[in-house]
Amino acid sequence: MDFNLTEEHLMIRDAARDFAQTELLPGVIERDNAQTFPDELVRKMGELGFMGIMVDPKYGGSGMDAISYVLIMEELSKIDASASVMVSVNNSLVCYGLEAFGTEDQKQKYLTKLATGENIGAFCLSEPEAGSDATSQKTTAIDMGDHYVINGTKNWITNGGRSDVYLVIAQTDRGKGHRGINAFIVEKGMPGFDIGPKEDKLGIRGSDTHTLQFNDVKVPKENRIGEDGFGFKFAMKTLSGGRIGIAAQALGIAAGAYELALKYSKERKAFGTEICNHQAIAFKLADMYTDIEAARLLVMKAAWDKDQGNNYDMSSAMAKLYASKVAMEHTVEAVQIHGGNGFVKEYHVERLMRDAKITQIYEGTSEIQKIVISRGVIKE
Ligand code: COS
Repeated sequence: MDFNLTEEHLMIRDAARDFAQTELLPGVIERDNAQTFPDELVRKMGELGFMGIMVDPKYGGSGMDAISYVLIMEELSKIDASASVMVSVNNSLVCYGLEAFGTEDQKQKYLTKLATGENIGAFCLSEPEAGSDATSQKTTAIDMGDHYVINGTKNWITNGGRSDVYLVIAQTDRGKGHRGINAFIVEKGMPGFDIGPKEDKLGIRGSDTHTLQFNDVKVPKENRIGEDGFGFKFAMKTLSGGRIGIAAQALGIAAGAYELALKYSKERKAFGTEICNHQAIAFKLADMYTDIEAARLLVMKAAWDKDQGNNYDMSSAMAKLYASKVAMEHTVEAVQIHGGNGFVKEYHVERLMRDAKITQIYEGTSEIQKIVISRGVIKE
């Protein structure tokens, strides 16, 4: 067993750290306030290879491993979790889904542009009445022979307004339950496909979250992913990898808040000394450091499982469950260490605290992760 990162991994981590410091940090507060994220920054992330990290270079990707992916996600998330969720969705839900399960034609047509960041992708599973209970899809895709007709509503879709390519999960044959669900590639601009207003959110406010409407959207049959009825398994397999990305995001949010709290505690004085010298603060720092390191090991283990070709359903669920809990608890502590300043936007920790919450909700709530883990341990 070797806990050291390779030279290449260290270089990738440093490149992501440098980009986050020089490009993401300036303006992160303004973007959070205005709920925007400029195309220019997405383009720069594409140039650095961050939009198709694990994609084979023959499809325009960077050909890196999952360890590199989580290192990049952690560094981006320390500074701007709105940027990192765009990266996560594009990489592990959209690019991975197409590369692992798409046809060669689908890869040539869609993946090549998504992997370079020329195009952006969205993953559309959640509905007003189907979030955790993902088999209860109300969106329908009726088989018309050479095409499908999609009708329905999708909610809380990351990259919802700015994407070019949407992977849409829909029910084709309700009588078959989850085996009647399919996944489709829908392009922006297809007639009947409408993008609703942007959601006004608690956190990750720079990310672009929308409701989507499908009214008799005609999608060619060649845009179905996999065999008829593969859609639910497609979603589950893809989300397992997505959960590694969100776990790494949660880890980055926690680590970012910790680094700010440590620095602040070494500068701020109270009762004649820096506040880190008070045991009340020092013990908080000790708990934060320990829990973040434990979360990092779980995140790395899940990424390593993926790289080794092992099943990672449980390791990704454990990483996400734990890292998101650590992110929530310790961003609150980081605000506490900052005292009154922690409540003020310019100190960044209140944004990290708001951003942390979603990591316990999206790509499977903490309760869903416990279902996955408990089913896994009972089966073992
Ligand atoms: N990989 C491959 N197949 C999987 C799978 C996985 N990780 N998880 C489940 N499946 C398969 C099962 O094997 C089963 O197929 P068979 O009947 O052929 O054996 C099928 O999918 C249905 O599985 P299951 O019966 O376990 O479905 P449930 O309705 O009990 O739901 C959970 C399982 C709760 C785990 C699932 O619905 C889930 O993950 N929900 C959360 C979805 C989510 O993350 N939503 C957020 C939206 S994205 S922001």
